[in-house]
Amino acid sequence: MSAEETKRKGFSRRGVLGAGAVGAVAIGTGAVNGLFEGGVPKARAAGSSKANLAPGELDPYYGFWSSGQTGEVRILGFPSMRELMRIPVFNRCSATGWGQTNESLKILTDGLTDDTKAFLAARGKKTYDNGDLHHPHMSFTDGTYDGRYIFANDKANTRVARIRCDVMKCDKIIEIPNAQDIHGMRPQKFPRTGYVFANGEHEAPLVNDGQILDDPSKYVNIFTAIDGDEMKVAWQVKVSGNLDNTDCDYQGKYAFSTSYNSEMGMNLADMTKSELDHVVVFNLKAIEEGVKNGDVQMLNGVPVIDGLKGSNKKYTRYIPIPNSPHGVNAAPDKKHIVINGKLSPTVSIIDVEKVDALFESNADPRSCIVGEPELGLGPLHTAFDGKGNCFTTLFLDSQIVKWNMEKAIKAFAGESVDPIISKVDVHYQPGHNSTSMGETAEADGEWLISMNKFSKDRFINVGPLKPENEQLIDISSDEMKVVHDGPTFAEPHDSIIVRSDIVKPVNIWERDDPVFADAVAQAKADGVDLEGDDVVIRDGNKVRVYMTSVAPQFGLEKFTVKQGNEVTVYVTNLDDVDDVTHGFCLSNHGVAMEVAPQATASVTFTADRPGVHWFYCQWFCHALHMEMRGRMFVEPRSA
Ligand code: RUQ
Ligand code: CUA
Repeated sequence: MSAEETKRKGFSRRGVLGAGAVGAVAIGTGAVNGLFEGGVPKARAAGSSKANLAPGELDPYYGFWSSGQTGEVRILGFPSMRELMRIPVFNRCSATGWGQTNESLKILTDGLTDDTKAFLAARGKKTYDNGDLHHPHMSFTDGTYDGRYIFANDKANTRVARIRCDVMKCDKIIEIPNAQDIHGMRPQKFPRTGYVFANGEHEAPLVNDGQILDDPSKYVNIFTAIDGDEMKVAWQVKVSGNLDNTDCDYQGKYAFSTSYNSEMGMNLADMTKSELDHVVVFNLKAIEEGVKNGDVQMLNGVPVIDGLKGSNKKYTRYIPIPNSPHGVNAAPDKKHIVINGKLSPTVSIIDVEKVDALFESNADPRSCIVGEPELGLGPLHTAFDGKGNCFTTLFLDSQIVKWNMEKAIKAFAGESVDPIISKVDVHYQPGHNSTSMGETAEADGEWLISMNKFSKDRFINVGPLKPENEQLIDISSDEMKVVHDGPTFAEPHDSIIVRSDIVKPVNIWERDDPVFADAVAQAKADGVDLEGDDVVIRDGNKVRVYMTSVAPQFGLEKFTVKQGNEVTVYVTNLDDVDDVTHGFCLSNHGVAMEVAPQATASVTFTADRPGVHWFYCQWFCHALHMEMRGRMFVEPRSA
């Protein structure tokens, strides 16, 4: 079967194996049950068996996990919690060459501001090596995931990235001008994404040029709407108070951002002084109108709307909320937004249908609050089951509380009903939680993941730095059951759980993919056929080495350059079988990259060490993988 057919029909090697694979599954089940009798902690053995997939069995969901300060996105099979892949985004990846290949550097640098480019260049760098990726969220169409993109924020260096779900690679990264430290980030749900909303967390003087330090009245925060198709900033809004998390409605009318530190304090005492903080509501249509009519200040090429507290009330409204709210979560009923209290033991429920009045008739901002149940200590984030129930993490109590939306609303209206259904202990200190499809209108109420910040005694000791612990909870009945502990390295903040039929990655790259368009153009200019030629082009001090790779051989067994040459190596992987990825690693040069089937990848370096240097395939591809190698010969400068 050709590569074309493989792709078109969605067949994979696994599918081709057919009956053999099924047989392996059947044998596997027995073996696993046997193994599991004694070795697995009781809770898991006693828990839901549907989480324990047999070898070869496929997961019904994809989990997309952030990784916090590691800066990447991880793909898990869910509910088995098997880590399937890592997608480098804001980090430097040794395996794939992300942050070193020309293709990745283009993505990492194109969207930086000129100011940042100059700042980095002065340090001999092209891009940052670190990031703090908190929130991965998929693009939406009509209120549910559409399988196109994952967007993610970088709190550390004020960026937003996009991952293509067809190849599962990051394809765009932009720095957000005027803002400081992007934290909360969510894609528009309706009619589609559309906008990606991004909160600037830390306030700063606007313009921040070293003239102002201790005049809080000059500090602002910035809310940004990014055009998710173009990956360009569409507009920004100046607001009062630190922006924490954000979400939007299912009508395409409003976005909501929690704001702690409405005091605009610079230290802890000042930041927590007042009893009430607020949620900022952004009126999307009014803002678009204002941008169109030029009611903006242009800053670094971006139209900025004035939505400060006390300014005009067309664009924003400030809803008072008990002290330091954190998570914002739109319920799948398309009507309610849950604001999580953090320092307050409550969550506040906003009825989006009552938000119009805030703008139209200047109604009391609190009039859209229809429930404020007291749930426990430290409510941070809420997830949903699509059946009217909500699951809120209680950071201080180390619990998840399951509660009913309708009952909470009735209780607020004065009826004597208890909205709390049950609580379950988690281990320990949960931050985010997510339910299967829970941030879409298709929430299915199967699974909940609790992303716990501390693992303490749950695993054998690995030293002072402990893993976090993510617990899988079966929520298909009223009593929540913890069925699996999943340790993770720093620090998945947030996750989404997506039905596997929505995501359709390819097995093999298309030869005309835009990722390597620059390489294709350069080859064309050099008169080189990337798919056939193995040649060295000398262009003054620049040397371009083009080679193909077919397991287990590179197209060139050696090439020669001069000391001081700027060398670019292009490797095109002609294998068109899924799973036959090659790599190019040039020893003692700090150069290495991944080249997946039918991809071209390139890397540029200075050849400054005279002598013979082996390059080798660094991705296990063949029985003769070790033999897949060649030599770079560097002639001394004097020669
Ligand atoms: S925020 S732990 Cu970075 Cu997602 Cu709530
Ligand atoms: Cu090619 Cu290993």
